[in-house]
Amino acid sequence: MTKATALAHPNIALVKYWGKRDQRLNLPASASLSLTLAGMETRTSVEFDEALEGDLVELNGVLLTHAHNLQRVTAFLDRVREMSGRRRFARVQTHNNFPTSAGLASSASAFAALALAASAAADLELSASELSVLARLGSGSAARSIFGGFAEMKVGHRPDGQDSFAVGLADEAHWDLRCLVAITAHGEKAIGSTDGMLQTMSSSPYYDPWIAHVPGDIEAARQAIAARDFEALGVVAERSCLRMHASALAADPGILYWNPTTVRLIHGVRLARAQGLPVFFTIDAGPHVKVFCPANERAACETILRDVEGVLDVLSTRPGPGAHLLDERL
Ligand code: 2P0
Repeated sequence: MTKATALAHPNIALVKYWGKRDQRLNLPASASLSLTLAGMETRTSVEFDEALEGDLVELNGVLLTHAHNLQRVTAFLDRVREMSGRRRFARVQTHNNFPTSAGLASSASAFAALALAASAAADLELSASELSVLARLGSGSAARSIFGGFAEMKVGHRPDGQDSFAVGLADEAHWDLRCLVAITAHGEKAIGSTDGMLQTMSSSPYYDPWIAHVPGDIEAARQAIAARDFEALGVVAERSCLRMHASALAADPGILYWNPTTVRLIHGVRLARAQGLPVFFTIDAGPHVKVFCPANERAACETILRDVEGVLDVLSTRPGPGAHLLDERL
């Protein structure tokens, strides 16, 4: 095979990843736990072609020219070439059906789809954990999008990162939840996750305490998922989110991903919960708010979110499958 197309969904972390123990290999400083979300997706085709004199990467029909982004993809393809012993350059076409670089986990679905499409096009037959290791080299959170449903990213201990991959905890049929994504701004975020994380690690006095609390949160989240205990999952998810942001806020200079609408949504979710609606929020490295509820409360929850001043749109997502190959051409 020289060409393959893969589809991957982003994932939302319920226990956040925010810190690395190795920047070159993208090894996390702590474990994380996520839900893969259908409703947002990345489709990527990769074709190795001996006629090419360099990698060509298209995002949503536009050729990537920004050196940093292009280099991130080329370095990733270099790794696939190294693993497969092939030298051809690749034509990569990728489409997101949701905003890119806006705090909606586009790098997770992007590198999960790219890992699968590129390895298949290069005839590498990788296990799910090997694919997860490969995806991690592109973006830490991408390792989790290889799996459907709930996934846990293992922190791993080996310096080479071979034990730092995600595992599936429960597939997308385990729990019929909805995750509503309240969009609060247009455009790309001011500071990317990778830079935000590095700045937190190097200057936040709250970074070490943040990392120290993650193992307890992972255990609590695992138990809540196994028992389908919505309230317990909400407690750990909000706690993990707020502690991650607290560590970033305490960096020097402080990193603030939220806008006024983000804060209004936090209050709105807490008020709705106090009034009896089962609902909790989480927020990634951006201003949007992801709100979880049981499937039968989706409409009520969406109405509340749309009523919050400044909310531009609400996307509805649900547990989705892991990265998979598609037969069709893009
Ligand atoms: C997460 N985030 O666990 C956390 C919460 C954002 C906030 O994983 O540097 O884009 O590529 O490994 O994966 C975003 O980090 O960072 C992220 P890199 P990535 O979902």
